[in-house]
Amino acid sequence: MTGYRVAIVGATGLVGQEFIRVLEQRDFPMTSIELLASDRSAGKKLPVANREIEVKETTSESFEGIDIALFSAGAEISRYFSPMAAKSGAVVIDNSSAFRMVPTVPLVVPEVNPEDIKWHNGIIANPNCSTIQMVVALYPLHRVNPIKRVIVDTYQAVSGTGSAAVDELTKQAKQVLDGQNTIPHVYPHQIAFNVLPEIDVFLDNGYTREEWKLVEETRKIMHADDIAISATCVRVPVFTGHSEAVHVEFSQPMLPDEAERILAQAPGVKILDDPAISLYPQAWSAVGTNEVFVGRIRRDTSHPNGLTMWVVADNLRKGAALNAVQIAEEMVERAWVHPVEARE
Ligand code: NAP
Ligand code: 12T
Repeated sequence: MTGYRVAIVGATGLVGQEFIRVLEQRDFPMTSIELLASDRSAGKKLPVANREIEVKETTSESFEGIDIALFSAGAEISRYFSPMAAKSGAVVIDNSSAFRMVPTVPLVVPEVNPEDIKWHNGIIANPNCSTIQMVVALYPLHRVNPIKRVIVDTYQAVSGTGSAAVDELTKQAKQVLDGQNTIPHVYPHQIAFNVLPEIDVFLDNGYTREEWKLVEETRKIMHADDIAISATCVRVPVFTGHSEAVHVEFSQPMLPDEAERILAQAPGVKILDDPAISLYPQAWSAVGTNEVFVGRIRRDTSHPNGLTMWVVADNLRKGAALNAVQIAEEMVERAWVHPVEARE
């Protein structure tokens, strides 16, 4: 079997660690793996498939002989190293916001727009976590009955921000329960036992950048520039699992039964919807899973063509590492990536 030489940039981070788990679990065809991070982690050893692999500092030479480079070390690192990696022949799958809206870079969710992978120029962007889970649920419905407008409110876990935010919630929760004061570092305010309507920076239009990503990325992935979207992104004191209340206006009425029938067949979707037994998607039970869970499917009684649903996924898996590995798998399956020896 053909194998690929894979590099992970940000291998010591929350998403980097999830990359390793997902590659192992899915038995991705690898002949070697390079674990890259900052100079702070150089020399550290991390387990991959029962072997200890040494972490190396990311440098301009790190990508020689690499076929697939999975980046998750922040937008700045991606902006600096991804073009170098692509130039040395690797296909970059970038999990940061650096290139998502660049017109020459495909932005891909394999359940929605796998064909876009084909026109990459060395870099493929992985969308924002909140966007990914929303489009997996919306696209199958949109194909049947074009969507005109979406109002979405998110309930986002702290692991989306990285390991420092997970530590901050852990520490603050203990402090609050012990009656001590908390001092925020990662977020502008205390996140333990609190809810913050601010994710990423504020823009001049009053939205946050996280909210604006949902607007622009959804249109790009679904090839639907006309969909009107408004989002409020909210950080909640949950470790992992993003939840979303999604209110959709279709061109024609979309009855809940029909939506359920369509979503039951949709790739990557699992319906959990039985109010009688309080069955609906929950962040806690989505942790470690691959699906986008949909429930609370009901008519939006405020509009004749309205439908409302509750969408939950593991933000580190489908929202980040899994989606990126699925992009790599799609390239392998369709022979859109070739190992170094096979090039030229
Ligand atoms: P994290 O837990 O804070 O990890 C950050 C990683 O970046 C670590 O491996 C760190 O290495 C590495 N890093 C920092 N500075 C570096 C440098 N100068 N050179 C090379 N590596 C460096 O964060 P995370 O949750 O894994 O997320 C990382 C990034 O992924 C985020 O900034 C974001 O851009 C992206 N992300 C995207 C989504 C999405 O929506 N699809 C979701 C989550 C994250 P050290 O351990 O050596 O410091
Ligand atoms: N600020 O990849 O803090 O654009 O949860 C993902 C997650 C940016 C991104 C977060 C963020 C991204 C967060």
